[in-house]
Amino acid sequence: MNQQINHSSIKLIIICFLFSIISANNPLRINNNRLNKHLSELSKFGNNEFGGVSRVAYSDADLNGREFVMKLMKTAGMDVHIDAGGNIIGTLAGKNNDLPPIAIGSHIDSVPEGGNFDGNVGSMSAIEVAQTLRESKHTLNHPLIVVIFQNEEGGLFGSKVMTSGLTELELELQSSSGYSIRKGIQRIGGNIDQLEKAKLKKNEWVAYVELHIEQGGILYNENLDIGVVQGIVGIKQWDVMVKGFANHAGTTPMDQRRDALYAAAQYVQAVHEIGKNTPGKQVATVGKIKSFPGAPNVIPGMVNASLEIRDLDGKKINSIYKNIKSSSENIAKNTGTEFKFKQTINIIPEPTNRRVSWAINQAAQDLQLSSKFMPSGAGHDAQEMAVICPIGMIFIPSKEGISHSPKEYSSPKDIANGANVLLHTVLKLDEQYSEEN
Ligand code: HGY
Ligand code: MN
Ligand code: MN
Repeated sequence: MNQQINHSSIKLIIICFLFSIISANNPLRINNNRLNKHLSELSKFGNNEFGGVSRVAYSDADLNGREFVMKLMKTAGMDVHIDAGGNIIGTLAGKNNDLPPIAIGSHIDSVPEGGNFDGNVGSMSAIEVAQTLRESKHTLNHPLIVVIFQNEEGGLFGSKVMTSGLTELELELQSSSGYSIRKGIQRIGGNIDQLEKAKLKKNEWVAYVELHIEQGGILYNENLDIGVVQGIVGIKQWDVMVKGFANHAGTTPMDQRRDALYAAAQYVQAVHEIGKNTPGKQVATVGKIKSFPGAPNVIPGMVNASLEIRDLDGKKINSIYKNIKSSSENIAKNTGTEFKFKQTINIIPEPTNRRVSWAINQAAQDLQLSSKFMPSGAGHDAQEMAVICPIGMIFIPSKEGISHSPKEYSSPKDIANGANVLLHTVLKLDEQYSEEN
């Protein structure tokens, strides 16, 4: 047995050594001007007066942005179709199309009043990689897939269709554009009755690699070019209802109120304090709150809020939730109100694949770029695709770590660096996995 292990590890070392030489001299580079031009053209769809974008999933801006992206994919020489789940899939043939494809991509939907780089950098760069390969007549052994996932921001719904599928509850959830997931998928050209057809089999792709802005400040503060993602946080979200008793704001004495907003204010404080004071790197956020009936002279009888908890460890998320829930029960007792939590989103934390990450890091080194292995505090479609195939993620710096904001910014140079690392990672994976097939 030992003999065998030595044999295959020596083989792997030789392969790695060989193609580190091949790609170190590989002169292939993306077209930086074209890439950054496509990014600024894409930013027009849903642009807002704050200099950012509100291209929320299923909106008209999203529909028009998708049309623009499909045109770019066709110009890059890809066959383009929309799968039953509403994801845009571009395919570039390889030398041997019986081989499973290598997949790259990201998303172009944004949060409300978001920035022009989250998802867009990975999507435009993936198309640029395909166009560069085709123009340079470099045909990979494997087919190449460029995927633009739908509604990443709402909860990785596009990638979920390809992996676990969507539950009835998920299909009924409302997106920020007002359409339910079900109606939204129809609106963007999916087919809600054939969702099963969009599911991928295990290892149907060789690997999925996503380039994305870091959305945090590590690379920017440490003046590094490339982040090689080691793991992606899990995310759980709940819909929270606080029930009190609406009454006259003038005639109800202060000690006889069941004020839902007063209770909710203490809940928000508890979420922040538990998230901040529990040892570890978890985060806990109340991003949404609405009080009813919402008149200045009526004591709020009802509040609808959100809860989101993230961590690289799923067990940590659950223990933070338990603490928040028990503190809400105390608040309810002291204010005569009632709290109800309904879980809406459950995204599993995922480690990336070591061999794919190795290829990413090697590509950065070949391109003389500084790099660092690091976690992702943001969720990504890649963590869904980890169910199907090995995944890897490439980060580039976000100026001052700002994201989900019109102030989100990555420089054209950093974007070009990221796209070149994506290109050379694809070349390495194509070599590496061809050796094995
Ligand atoms: O919310 C996130 O983590 C990602 O940007 N969708
Ligand atoms: Mn994103
Ligand atoms: Mn995002």
